[in-house]
Amino acid sequence: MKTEAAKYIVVIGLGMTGLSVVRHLVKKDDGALVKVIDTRANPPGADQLPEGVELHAGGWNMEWLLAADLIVASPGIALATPELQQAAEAGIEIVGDIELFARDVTAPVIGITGSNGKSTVTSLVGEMVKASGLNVGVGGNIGFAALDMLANNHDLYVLELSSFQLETTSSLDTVAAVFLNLSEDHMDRYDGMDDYRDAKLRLFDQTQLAVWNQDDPETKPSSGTAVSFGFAAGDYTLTLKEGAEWLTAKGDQVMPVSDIALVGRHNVANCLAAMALADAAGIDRAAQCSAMREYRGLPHRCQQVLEHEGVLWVNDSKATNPASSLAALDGLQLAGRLHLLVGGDGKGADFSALKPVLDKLKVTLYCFGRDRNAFTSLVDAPVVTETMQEAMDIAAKNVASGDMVLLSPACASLDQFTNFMVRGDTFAAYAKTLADQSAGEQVTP
Ligand code: UMA
Ligand code: ADP
Repeated sequence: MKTEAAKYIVVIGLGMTGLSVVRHLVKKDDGALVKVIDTRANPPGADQLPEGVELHAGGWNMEWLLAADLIVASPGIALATPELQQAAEAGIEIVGDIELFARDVTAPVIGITGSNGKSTVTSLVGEMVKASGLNVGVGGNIGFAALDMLANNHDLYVLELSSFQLETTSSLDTVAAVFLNLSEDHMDRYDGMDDYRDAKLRLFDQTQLAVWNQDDPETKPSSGTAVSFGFAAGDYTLTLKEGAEWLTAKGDQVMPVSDIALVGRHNVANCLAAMALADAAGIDRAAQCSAMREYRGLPHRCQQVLEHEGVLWVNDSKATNPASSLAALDGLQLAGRLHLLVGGDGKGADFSALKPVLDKLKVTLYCFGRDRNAFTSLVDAPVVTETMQEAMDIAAKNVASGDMVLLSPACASLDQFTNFMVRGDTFAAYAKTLADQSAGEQVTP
C-alpha cells in the first residue's frame, strides 16, 4: 500500500536496466514502494527480482502506472508510448536510469554519445584512465548498467549514453562530454534527424567541456565551453612530422597514427576524441598513449574470427546502421572478392548511401532478415535469403582464396537474434562449422 511518507515508484521494463534500477532503489532502503511493469510476457531478469518487488508482465497495468509518484522507464520503451504519454499528461515525473545515477553519483563523470563509435571510445577512455592508475567505472549503454557501478565507489566514471537514455536524463553533470558523430539511426523512434540530434545534444546541457567533431558540424554545441576534434582541423587533429601523420593535441604532436593498435580510419577519429576527454579529466599523456598503443578493440567490431583456406571471415555485427557499415567498407582493400552479409531490422533507415562504396568493390551482396529487400537494389544479382546462416551456406560455396566474408549488416539484430552479440557469436561459430565441413569434404573421397 502507498503510504504518506513513502514514494511509490514504478519501473517500466525489466532487462538489464530495470533490474539495476530495482536493485538501486531497494538498496536505498528509504521506504519507497517499488513495482515493475514489463510488456513482455517473459521479461529477462524476472528470476533475479529482489523478494517483495511485484512484477506485472505481458502488458500494461494502468492502475499501478497512474498511481505512481515517479516512473523510471527503460531505454527500450519510447516516451511516445501512449501509456507513458497518459502518465506524463497526468503530471507524473518520468526519468531513466541515468537520471537516478546522476542524482547519486559523487565522482566525476565523462559522457560519450554519437551514432557510431560510442563503445569504442568509452572503452578506450576507460583504458586510458586505468593506465593512469585510477579506479575507473566503465558502463552505460555499452552493456553494463550505470547504476550497478555506483556501489563500487570508483574514482571516475566513463559512461556510454544512447539517445534513448539521454531523453530521460536532465541533471547529469560531466567533466567532459563528446558527441562523436550523427548519422541515420533509430528512425523508428524519432520524428526525423533533428529530433534524434536534439536527444543527443542534451548531453551538452550540463557539461564543463563539450567535445565535438569538426568533420560533422551537426555535433557542434550551440553554447558553452567546447573543444573540437577532426582530421584536418580542430584542437585535436592530425599533423605531419617527417612525412608521417601524428595525433596532435592543442599543437603538441603526441604519437604517430601508425602506433594506434585499433584498425581503420574511423578509429583515428575515435582516438582524437578519447584524447580530448582524457585531457579534460587530467589523465596524463603517457597513460593515453600506452592505452592507444595497446587497445585492440571490442569483439563484434570488424573482428576477424576465422582464416580458412585464404578466406577471412570478419564479424562486424555491431554495425547496426548504414554509417557503421560504411566505416567498415571505407578503404577496404582485398586481393579477392568481398562477400558482404547485410540485413535484419533496418529501423526505417535509407541504405542508398552504401551504393557508391559497393560500386567500387568487387562484391557479392547477401541480403537476409526481415528487411532484406531494402538492400536488393544496391547491386546487380544480390543473393537473398531468409536467414544469415543460409546466406553463409551460399557464401561458403562461392569463396576463393583472397576473399573476405564480412558480416556488417547495417541493421539491428532483434528480428532474428536476442542481440548483436548473439548474432556475431552465431556468425563466428557457424563460420567454423562451415570450415570444418569443407575440411571434412576434402579428406573424404
Ligand atoms: N521491451 C519491451 N517491453 C518492455 C521493456 C522492453 O518490449 O516493457 C523491449 C524493447 O523494445 C527493447 C528490448 O525490450 O527492444 C530491450 O529493452 P530494455 O530497455 O529492457 O533493454 P536493457 O536490457 O535494459 O538494455 C538497455 C539497452 N538497450 C536498449 O536501449 C534497447 C542496452 O543497449 C544497454 O547496454 C543496457 O540498457 C545497459 O545500459 C543495447 C542497445 O541496443 C546495446 N542500445 C541501443 C544502441 O546502442 O543502438 C540504444
Ligand atoms: P556504438 O557503441 O556507437 O554502436 P561501436 O564502437 O560499438 O559504436 O562501433 C559500432 C560500429 O560502428 C562498428 O561496426 C564500428 O566498426 C563502427 N564505428 C566505430 N567508430 C566509428 C566512427 N567513428 N564512425 C563510423 N563508424 C564507426
